[in-house]
Amino acid sequence: MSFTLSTPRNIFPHTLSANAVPALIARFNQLSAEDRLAWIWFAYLEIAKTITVAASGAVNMEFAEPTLNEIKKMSFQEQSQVMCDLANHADTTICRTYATWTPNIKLGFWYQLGEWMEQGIVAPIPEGYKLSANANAVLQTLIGLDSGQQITVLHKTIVNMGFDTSKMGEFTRVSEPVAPPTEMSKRTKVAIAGVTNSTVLSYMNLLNANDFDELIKLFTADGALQPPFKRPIVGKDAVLKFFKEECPNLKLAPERGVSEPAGDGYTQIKVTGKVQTPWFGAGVGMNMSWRFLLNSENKIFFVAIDLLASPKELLNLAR
Ligand code: ECH
Ligand code: GLY
Ligand code: GLY
Repeated sequence: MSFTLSTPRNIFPHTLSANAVPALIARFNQLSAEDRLAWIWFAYLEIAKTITVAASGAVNMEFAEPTLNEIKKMSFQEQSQVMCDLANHADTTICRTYATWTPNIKLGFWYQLGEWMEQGIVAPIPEGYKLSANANAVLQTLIGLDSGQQITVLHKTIVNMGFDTSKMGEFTRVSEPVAPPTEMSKRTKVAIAGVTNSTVLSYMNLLNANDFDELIKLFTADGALQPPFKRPIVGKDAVLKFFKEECPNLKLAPERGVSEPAGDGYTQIKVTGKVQTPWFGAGVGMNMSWRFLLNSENKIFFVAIDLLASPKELLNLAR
């Protein structure tokens, strides 16, 4: 069997992912750069009413620090320009630097700017700024989503800012040092109602322990992983790089699942449950599913991770 772009659609095709997220991002992208920035500010305030960001420990700030210090020294007008440039994907030195950062560094950068905006160190969104009618409608839609979907929208808007890497030619990605795996004695073990497959259980336990070098051994050489709302990442090297750069300190709490033969000696397993990001900890439990396709040697040939449309989907194990 070889991986094709239709593979994800063929395993547990009745899985309903949160399509509200890409639909909202598409509307967000239609807004002007000023409106997009102000929109995120209002969205952030709205979300902060119910959930708390726990940045400490979620990111190592040293990689964004030189850029942050540069911005700190600017006039309010220059600072506003930099933020607008980022929202506009402009071709500037800062927008190029930003583009080389992993998602986590980008989140930390904006977290710090947000603090400084509140403290009056960085130019605030002008007092009395009125969102356009469209932006306001998009904000109302966001308020109606569950908190896991809300933070996913924020995550996406932040990751998309800066210069377009596909126009940059050669560049070095900037990522934090890889988190060390959790000590053996401190590791936890998940239990999944309806699933005893050792590979699936190990996947959850090793990811929770940040043990990416062991985790990757569960995959076939040409294995693939599809993160929520993204194209699949194909091949062991690329998947391992993704784990190291973007997956430290996640907390996977799978709840239930189902396993069935998929032909040619393959097995398909669907698991549903909750996931926490280090940024919000137990404050936000995202409703997720994992759809695994395992080969006859019990190696992961493919796994798709989806953010679910609603908590009701946690119970949907239909094939
Ligand atoms: C201010 C105004 C100006 C503009 C901006 C501002 C700052 C905004 C800030 C926002 C902060 C947002 C944050 C969002 C964090 C979201 C994190 C998410 C994580 C999801 C992870 C998942 C993992 C799933 C996976 C699993 C696997 O099995 C395999 C790996 C993987 C306000 C100043 C911008 C500061 C902190 C959504 C779902 C389960 C696929 C990764
Ligand atoms: N929000 C999905 C990811 O972190 O890959
Ligand atoms: N994708 C993990 C995080 O954003 O923290």
